[in-house]
Amino acid sequence: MNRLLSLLWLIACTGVGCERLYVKQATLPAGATAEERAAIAGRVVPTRQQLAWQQLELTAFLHFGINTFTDREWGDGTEDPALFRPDGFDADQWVHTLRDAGFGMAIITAKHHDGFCLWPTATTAHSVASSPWRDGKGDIVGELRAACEKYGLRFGVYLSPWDRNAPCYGDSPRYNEFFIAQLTELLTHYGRIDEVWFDGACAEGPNGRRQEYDWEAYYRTIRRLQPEAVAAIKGDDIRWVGNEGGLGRATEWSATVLAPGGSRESEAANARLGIDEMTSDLGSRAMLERAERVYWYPSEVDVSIRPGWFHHSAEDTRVKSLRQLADIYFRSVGCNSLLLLNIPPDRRGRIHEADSTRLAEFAAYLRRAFADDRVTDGDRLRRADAGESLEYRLAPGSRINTVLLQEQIAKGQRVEAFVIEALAPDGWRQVGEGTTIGYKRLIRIPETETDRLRITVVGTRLRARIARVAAYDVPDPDETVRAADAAMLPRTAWRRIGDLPLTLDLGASHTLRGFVYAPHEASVRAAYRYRFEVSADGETWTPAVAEGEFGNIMYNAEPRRIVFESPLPARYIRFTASTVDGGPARVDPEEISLFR
Ligand code: FUL
Repeated sequence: MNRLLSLLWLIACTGVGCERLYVKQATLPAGATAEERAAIAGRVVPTRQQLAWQQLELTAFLHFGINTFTDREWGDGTEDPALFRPDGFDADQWVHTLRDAGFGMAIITAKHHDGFCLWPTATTAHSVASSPWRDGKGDIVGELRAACEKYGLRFGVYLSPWDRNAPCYGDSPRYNEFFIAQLTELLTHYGRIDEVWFDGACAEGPNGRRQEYDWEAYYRTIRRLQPEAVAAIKGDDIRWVGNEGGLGRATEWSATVLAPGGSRESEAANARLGIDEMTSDLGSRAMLERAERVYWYPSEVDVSIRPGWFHHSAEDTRVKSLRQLADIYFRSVGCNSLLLLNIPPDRRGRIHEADSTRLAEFAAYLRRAFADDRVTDGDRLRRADAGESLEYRLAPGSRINTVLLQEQIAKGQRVEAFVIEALAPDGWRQVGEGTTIGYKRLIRIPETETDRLRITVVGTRLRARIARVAAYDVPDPDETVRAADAAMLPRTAWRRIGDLPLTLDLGASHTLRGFVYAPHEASVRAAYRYRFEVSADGETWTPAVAEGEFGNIMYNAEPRRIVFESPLPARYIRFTASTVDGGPARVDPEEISLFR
């Protein structure tokens, strides 16, 4: 019967290009030639979970815990749980901020190296249950999980194997049991978990012995309890890119010779090849020559929006600029990696305004940058052997500076080198080139006007499958910031002519498109209900141009941006506001910005 099935398979596949694919890993036989090795590597494919993970593109890390309250990056495990009191904790604010900014998943540091658990675990008293927050009845993991459910985000947990609080750390079998018990709680109490993040840090326990982690047992626990989850970093599904600076490799193979995870066998195999996550070449033909196995082990770029992983108020002014974030996006998502951007909530238990404002800018920038794909026929799967070219049409009069390429990675990663040409009046002109493509590759090219692009696959392992080609005119991030600033009306000519309600003479008539209310601080005195009116002479006022509520303003001072239905001429504006208790709210002109 089996033989019959194989025969049928062979008949079905002969001549129609059916290829044997290897899910997640393949052996490179000792006697295989370089070409055979490359062909095997080109047929290693992701698991369903790895593929779904890759398609998220943009995910968020949330470093939050006892360090948030001690102003440290690494706690030593002796911290008093009484320090943990995020009195304004609002999981909803975290998650809707992330959702609005386009993130597909949130990963929380359920336990960092200090051992303090953000859920009420039965494994240790060193947790939120011993803190004054919500009288010890709170559960950060649970509330965040519920908010992710509400806003449609996937949810992941970071659980640090290194634990500087657990007395059994270093007593390897005991600690492994303890760790698996923690993992089991997280993987059974909170519904679906999509990523489990294991950091690689390891040290000696109080007994002076080095902890030996039982990685295989950890992975078995994940597979058994959460089969849809991927295990990252010291996990065996997702690879650390090798730095924390947001820098993916220009040549990034998801089919790599780096043996995944932390097991002894993996470490021995990697030591034999002299490689680790930081090695620059993890998948070239030269590497394949020396390796015994090849794995689908795609790269994740983890980087913080601030200098530190945890929130420190001294870093509120050091949030990465839009330009830095845009570059990181190109070096991660644009280099066949997934971006895991850390946004550390502050002591209130909220994403700080400095971060949420930048995230909103970043999201708006990405939306604008990739809104207008100029290629009209780039969405169908096309195949090419080495040396073959594929031509694509662009809408007439297109101006582009960025080309996006994607391979159909469900069938493997194959392209080794490519060239991009644009049709100019005097013929084809090369505008870009690169090595690997993988899931997604973004190539910046000089500003080019053309209506035709040609992609030549210069080198490939087996026949390449190009799933998508797109082209965009991506704005310069600084110009975007300048344009947003330029749209804001300078306050210099403004004159306050009334306090309650706040009434301003703008000095001249302007066409307004909307306003921003950014209270100096979140408080019950802030404007909660508002009405915005305009006037040409300061006497006759239009009926409310905009009115409504700034929900949650007493806890969340994030700027609120209101866009009018249509632009309006105005010389005078009147902003009538009341607090959450219904009394008049006093608004400082500095808290209002008007944009054209
Ligand atoms: C590192 C940790 O030591 C940092 O604190 C942070 O959690 C980062 C994501 O991983 O190895």
